Amino acid sequence: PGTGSAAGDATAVAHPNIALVKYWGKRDEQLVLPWTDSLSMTLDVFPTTTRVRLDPGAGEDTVTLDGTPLEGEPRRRVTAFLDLVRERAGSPLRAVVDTRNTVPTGAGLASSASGFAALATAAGAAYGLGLDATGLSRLARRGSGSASRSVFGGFAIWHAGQPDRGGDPDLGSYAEPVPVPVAALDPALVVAVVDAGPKAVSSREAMRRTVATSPLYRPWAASSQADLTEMQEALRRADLDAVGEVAERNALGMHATMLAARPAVRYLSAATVTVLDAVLELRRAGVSAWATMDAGPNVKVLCRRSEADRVAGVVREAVRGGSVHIAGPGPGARLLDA
Ligand code: 2P0
Repeated sequence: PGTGSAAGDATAVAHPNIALVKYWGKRDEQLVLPWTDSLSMTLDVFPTTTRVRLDPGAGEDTVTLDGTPLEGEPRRRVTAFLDLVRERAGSPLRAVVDTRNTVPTGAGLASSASGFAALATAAGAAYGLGLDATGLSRLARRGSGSASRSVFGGFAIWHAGQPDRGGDPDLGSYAEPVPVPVAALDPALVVAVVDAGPKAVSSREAMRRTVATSPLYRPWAASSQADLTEMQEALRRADLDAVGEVAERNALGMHATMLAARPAVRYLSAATVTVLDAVLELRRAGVSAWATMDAGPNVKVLCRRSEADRVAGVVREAVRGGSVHIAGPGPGARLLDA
């Protein structure tokens, strides 16, 4: 994060990230502590820009998203986050929060990751918390788990932290960059938006239900740890096929845990499966293409940047009417100059 925004008024930009080894399930809802480590790539598309301005005269926070006041649970999550920042800053001041999203909100395209990474960065500066990147990552985590990873650009690992070590459990759970030979890996994610509408079940509720009721949750969490080790090795040697293979199986396994929850959570739609078939066809034709899906029906296809146009063309045929975007590794959260 840079400097430059004035005290009491700061603007930050952050990008969404897509997990190659997923975060799914909390061991502590209050502190947003996950059961498993996760690993992601921050994108260079769909930035969120958030301005936080302290308002000494105001009796409550004002929160707008793309110019429209937030209400209900989304507003409550932002004000609860600001309460946490105020508590740390020792400040009673309310704030005016203005957020601009370029990603469809609530469609499993990680708008909460870019959103809370930008909010943590802007609010941290506006309230003068003086946090380093690790501290910002911990703070962003409290807003939304995946936001801890969007504080960093490129590839990032979010450490679950040790459950029963004593001490402050907040301190052990944060993200940090993973060094990856990006030029050799040449990664791209082709984002297939098959449905940009908001989801029926929030990822928060879906995770809760999965952990509480799915007989597949524990086996997946255990295998995810092995996936993480394999993923880190594959990234280190810039082996895109190995990265894709692990990412795809980790995501399908996560969705299996949800399908086995009671009642089931199913984010994958017929359009999702059509794209998955297209990805299989690409692989049969010798193209390295691997799919991952989050808390929604949209598909992100990992491939080589040099083959991304071809992959996007095939995916575009498959989605018909949806939109297709090509993303590469993007930057971490940063403050804009005032
Ligand atoms: C991830 N997802 O690793 C996983 C994979 C969706 C599927 O992180 O409850 O919005 O705010 O911590 O971060 C989406 O969940 O959830 C998510 P909360 P978040 O990217």
